[in-house]
Amino acid sequence: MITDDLRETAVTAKLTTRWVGRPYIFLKEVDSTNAYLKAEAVRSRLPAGTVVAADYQRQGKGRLQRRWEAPPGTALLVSLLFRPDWPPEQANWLTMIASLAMARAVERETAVSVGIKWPNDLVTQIGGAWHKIGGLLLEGDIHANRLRSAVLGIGLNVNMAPADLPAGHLPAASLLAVAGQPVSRLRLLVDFLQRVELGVDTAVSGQSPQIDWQKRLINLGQTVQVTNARTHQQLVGTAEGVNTLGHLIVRDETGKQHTITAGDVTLRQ
Ligand code: BT5
Repeated sequence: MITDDLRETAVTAKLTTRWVGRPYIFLKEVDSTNAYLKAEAVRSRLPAGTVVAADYQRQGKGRLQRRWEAPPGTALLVSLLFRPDWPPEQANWLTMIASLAMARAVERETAVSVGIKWPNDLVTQIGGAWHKIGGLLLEGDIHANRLRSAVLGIGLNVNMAPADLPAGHLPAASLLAVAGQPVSRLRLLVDFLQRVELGVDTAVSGQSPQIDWQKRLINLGQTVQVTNARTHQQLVGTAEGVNTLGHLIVRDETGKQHTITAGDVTLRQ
């Protein structure tokens, strides 16, 4: 039996976290969980750890003004509020922690293996080709050179029928399409939130998620083409690893190393 209910009572009954998901807010429909949480974080002075989940987003956001699409009730569409007093460049750690947490939650609940495509895609391999099953969007509020607050949004294709999958530059897939059977959004969400709490608590002590994150990156050793979305400048090279901040190290044809920050960059293989 699939328990696929994301209402407050269902989630809080299962959650054993200290601060992540406290409070937990569920919305049937919203423009974007990130937009909602950013506005409410200020208006209602919500605490770090607040989580918003929705069954449907009218205007789900990707990076760089792109859209995130999912039919009602088929996906995890979740945003989390953090208030880490970190240097701004450490904001990446939140994306790294959350993508690792979701990859592990999916692998615990299903037989689907999850990779991470730098900097923010959750992917799985079908017939030798990488398919996108999820994506993350981090929006930080920087003040006096500190990360005052950050909203981390994550979308995961759980029970989307193959016909409902959007077309993108990476083909899309859902856990249902890969595993062949429906998956409980509730169990995934609860496991994910518990892993995020553990990850952030570890990071607060100063430890980067670099090592575990790098192990899941599908880009390493691959030839990548990096395009700066603002300047349209391109760089082709081999992805060699990430540094402690999650920046991608790329070596070009002349042997020169470049450190790529996620900001305005798109990556093709
Ligand atoms: C992302 O952007 O992958 C970040 C997606 C974040 C979505 C979550 S949902 C909860 C929270 N609230 C929000 O409003 N957003 C966050 P990006 O790397 O820019 O990828 C966007 C591209 O992925 C689109 O241009 C499409 O090509 C493709 N795409 C859209 N919906 C998809 C889906 N459901 N599955 C796979 N690919 C999708």
